[in-house]
Amino acid sequence: MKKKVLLTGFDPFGGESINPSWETVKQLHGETINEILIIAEQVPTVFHQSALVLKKAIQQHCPDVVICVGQAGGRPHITPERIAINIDDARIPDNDGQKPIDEQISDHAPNAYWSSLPIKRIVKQMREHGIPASISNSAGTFVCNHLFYQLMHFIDRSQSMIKGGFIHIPFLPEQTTDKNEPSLSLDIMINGLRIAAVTAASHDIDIRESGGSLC
Ligand code: PCA
Repeated sequence: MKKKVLLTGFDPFGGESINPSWETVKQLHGETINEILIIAEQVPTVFHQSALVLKKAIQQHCPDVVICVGQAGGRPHITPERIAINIDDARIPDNDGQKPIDEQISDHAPNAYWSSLPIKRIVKQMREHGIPASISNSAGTFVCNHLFYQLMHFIDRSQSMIKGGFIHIPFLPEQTTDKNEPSLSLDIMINGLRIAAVTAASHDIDIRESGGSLC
């Protein structure tokens, strides 16, 4: 049976005119590789609203794997995140003007959730294909960490067998013409996220059989 992987990317924020996460995941929308169908959805760079859009997309598409993707300007590698933490602490406003400081994302909820993606295996596969990749131990405290935390909280609360996690990606070259920052080409990032999707969906062949579907 076909597996479904939902990839999300954000709209541009912080003065950028593009967001590499959306530019990359939209190129993979509709692709089928080894019986794995990739679906891409855009989410807003807005606390809470991003999670509402994500939950709707999960309910609509019933994916086996959800990988949220975001821009981490300044990083040289594609970085699967290890952990989501229960805090919003914004250095800049989100796209709705919200700038929470030291606010818990969810009361009476765990301080953190681990990614349930095979992050080490994803990094290994990417490197074997010549793609610069490493694990990140912090997704920050802005909207990316927020969405990652909400995703894992949603999966946990609904006792779903969905595998979920987050991957930060660097700037695209066209974003760095006026900055001294590293970047990776669109092709490299598309290939990297394709590898992540296939690796995650192939990791546990019993995902669907083990039940717990939200749909
Ligand atoms: N990166 C931001 C939010 C949206 C995005 O692409 C972050 O790292 O929190």
